[in-house]
Amino acid sequence: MNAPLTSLRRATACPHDCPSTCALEVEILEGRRMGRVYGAADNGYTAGVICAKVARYAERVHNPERLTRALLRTGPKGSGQFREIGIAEALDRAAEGLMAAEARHGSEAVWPYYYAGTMGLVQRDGINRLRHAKGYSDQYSTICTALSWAGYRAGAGRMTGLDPREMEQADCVVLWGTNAVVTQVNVMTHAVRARKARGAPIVAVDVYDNATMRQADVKLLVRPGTDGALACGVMHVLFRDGFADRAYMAAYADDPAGLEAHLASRTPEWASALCGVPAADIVAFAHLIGTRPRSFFRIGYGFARQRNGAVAMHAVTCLPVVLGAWQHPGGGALHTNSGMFGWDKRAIEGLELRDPGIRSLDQSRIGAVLTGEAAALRGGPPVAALFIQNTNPVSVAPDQETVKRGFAREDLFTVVHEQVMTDTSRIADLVLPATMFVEHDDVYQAGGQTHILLGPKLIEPPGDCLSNHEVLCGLARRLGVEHPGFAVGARDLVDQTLQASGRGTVAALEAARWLDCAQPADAAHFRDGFGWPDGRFRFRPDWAGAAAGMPGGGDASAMPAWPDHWAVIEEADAAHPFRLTTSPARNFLNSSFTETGTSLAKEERPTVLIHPDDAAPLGIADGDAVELANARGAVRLHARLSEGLRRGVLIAESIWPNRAHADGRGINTLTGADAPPPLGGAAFHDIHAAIRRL
Ligand SMILES: Nc1nc2c(c(=O)[nH]1)N[C@H]1C(S)=C(S)[C@@H](COP(=O)(O)OP(=O)(O)OC[C@H]3O[C@@H](n4cnc5c(=O)[nH]c(N)nc54)[C@H](O)[C@@H]3O)O[C@H]1N2
Ligand SMILES: Nc1nc2c(c(=O)[nH]1)N[C@H]1C(S)=C(S)[C@@H](COP(=O)(O)OP(=O)(O)OC[C@H]3O[C@@H](n4cnc5c(=O)[nH]c(N)nc54)[C@H](O)[C@@H]3O)O[C@H]1N2
Ligand code: SF4
Ligand SMILES: [Mo]
Repeated sequence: MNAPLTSLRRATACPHDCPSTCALEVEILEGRRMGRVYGAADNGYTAGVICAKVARYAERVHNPERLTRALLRTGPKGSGQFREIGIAEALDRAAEGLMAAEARHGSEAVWPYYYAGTMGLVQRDGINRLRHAKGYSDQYSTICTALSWAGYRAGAGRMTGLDPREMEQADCVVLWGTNAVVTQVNVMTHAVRARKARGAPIVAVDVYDNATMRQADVKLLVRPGTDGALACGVMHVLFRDGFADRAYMAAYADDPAGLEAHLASRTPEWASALCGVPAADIVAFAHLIGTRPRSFFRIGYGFARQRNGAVAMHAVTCLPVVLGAWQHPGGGALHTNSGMFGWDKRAIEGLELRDPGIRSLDQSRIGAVLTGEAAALRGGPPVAALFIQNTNPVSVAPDQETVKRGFAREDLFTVVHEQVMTDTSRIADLVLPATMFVEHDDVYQAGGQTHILLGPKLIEPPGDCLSNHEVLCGLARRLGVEHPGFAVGARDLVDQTLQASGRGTVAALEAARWLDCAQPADAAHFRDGFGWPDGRFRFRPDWAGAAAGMPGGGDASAMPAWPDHWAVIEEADAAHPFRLTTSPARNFLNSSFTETGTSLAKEERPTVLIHPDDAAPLGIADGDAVELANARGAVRLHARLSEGLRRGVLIAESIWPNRAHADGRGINTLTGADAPPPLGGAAFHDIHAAIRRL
């Protein structure tokens, strides 16, 4: 007979790249296996709710597909032919490869490349310590936040906003360009509280009738890339119909009179012609929020993944200022609170070793970098070695054909440290097996809420899996690099970082499970001023100033002086009659969970949504195999007919692995890697394309 199963509930945090950063309780079975995962009921933001894919996380941790041994390539690049080698030999070979690249072209020929596969500060950002210690090329991170943050900062001056728990005090909740039901489910907990307690309507602004819009009371279906127009049309009505809070603006904004004059021509009819929302609906929405100054704008990332995304984000952030919403409980906006934590990351990142003379390469332009485009290399040597943690660029980066060409270079040495076999690890020369979050220590900080949470090591990893920190320490030893951060364990780095940041100790955090760092209400509401020396919100942003000295981004001098529709999106044309967005899928998280059977089964297969009236003349029926194409390449998937989107728009939900598509080309084959002003970024939802039945 089997021994009785021991089960302990342990506190941790969700490590994924999701604004919710849920406080979790994980069942640990017999001290070594993960059981069910729950949301902590007593965490004020998580409130006992987590998404389905993380509730079944045991499927990911104890997945037979997981990488548990180091792999050395034996066949041609990308063939998937590898042989297992010992982990010590693998680290030796990794270090040798990096040293060989450095010997050929200098230290900048090595590019440590990472993103947010784990959001733990130690395991995510520690790679920068090795980078700075060695003088390797820097990374300018643009793939997710560059467009939206540039727009938010241009107005508010600081990357902070409301405490999301305040939503329950709102009279109206506006979910703008975020599919919250799918991408950050906890937003809905707090929005529904407002609806129940105060009768607050939930408004959704999106490009299709997604899971969030289906729960909304008011639906504004915009044409992709036109949110700036909608925001201006709404502000026009607020001024015109007496809903603008002139006293608030006089105290808190730079030039309300200038804004009003600028908006005079931005009528609802003007906006409607651009964004497709009927003028009457624009007026009705303006009156709805005009009579409810306690309006909470939960502003997402999606609508800013457009070439005019920074301008659109800024325009949307002007709304709560014109309304004077910020003055009231439950009124104002939240895009991210990541600017409020004030971390001291010297121990993790070795920032004192940073040489400002070292070039910084644009993460989103990895294709151009690897294929040797001179501007992308910023005049420096070619990249001859890549060391990758926490990201899957061969799947997720834009302009995929160029990315693949770069990775296929015979003179490029690529080490990928991964949990599973991804499109990127498949094309590597050397693959190192990585731990998952319950197998290493780390500390997490929320973007969409206010907590710091501890994620302690709860079980032993399988096989030869090493944490990111352990791999970095192993490489540092072999490369002869010294820094105190390489001499201590991850838990010590968490402790040092908490202490240096004035957030107590790791022991205290472990006992408390989380630390609520919510700002005082006056700061969260910018009652003590916006993040500029004069404390005034900028209706008239200084785009060129924001871009000065930054490595990425196009020409900011042509950007509009006021909130507006900026006509730089990739418009449809005769050869590419559709606008395509690549919105996230519920059961995947970026490229993660595409390896778990349940998520795969629920998402079924790569699919594109098309309006029946667009499909009919093209002879496309529900379920048909189709090809999407533009100048960057072509992608094969299956059509699904839907009346929940505008004519002329296509929606391809999710980033499937490239190999899930009929000819191995993933959705990012169609996306562009040009760097939009002011600071660069990837316009993942700003694509024109043609569609045909196969
Ligand atoms: N078409 C299209 N493309 C997009 C987007 C889109 O909307 N449409 N979204 C973009 C956005 S917003 C983002 S943020 C990017 C994200 O794209 P990615 O950075 O690829 O995102 P993830 O899937 O979160 O994580 C990548 C990998 O990190 C690995 N990982 C997780 N934890 C660890 C760890 O502790 N150690 C190591 N070594 N590896 C770990 C996971 O196994 C996973 O394969 O994709 C972008 N690409
Ligand atoms: N299940 C799941 N959760 C995730 C992710 C995932 O891939 N899957 N990704 C994670 C990551 S890294 C991030 S950054 C966040 C992002 O989460 P969000 O802030 O929600 O941003 P996006 O996921 O890019 O897109 C959100 C919505 O914007 C819509 N959209 C696209 N273009 C436009 C437009 O021009 N105007 C308007 N109004 N809407 C538009 C899309 O259709 C989509 O429904 O989610 C995180 N959470
Ligand atoms: S909602 Fe986001 S933070 Fe919460 S468990 Fe799911 S992926 Fe993690
Ligand atoms: Mo992201």
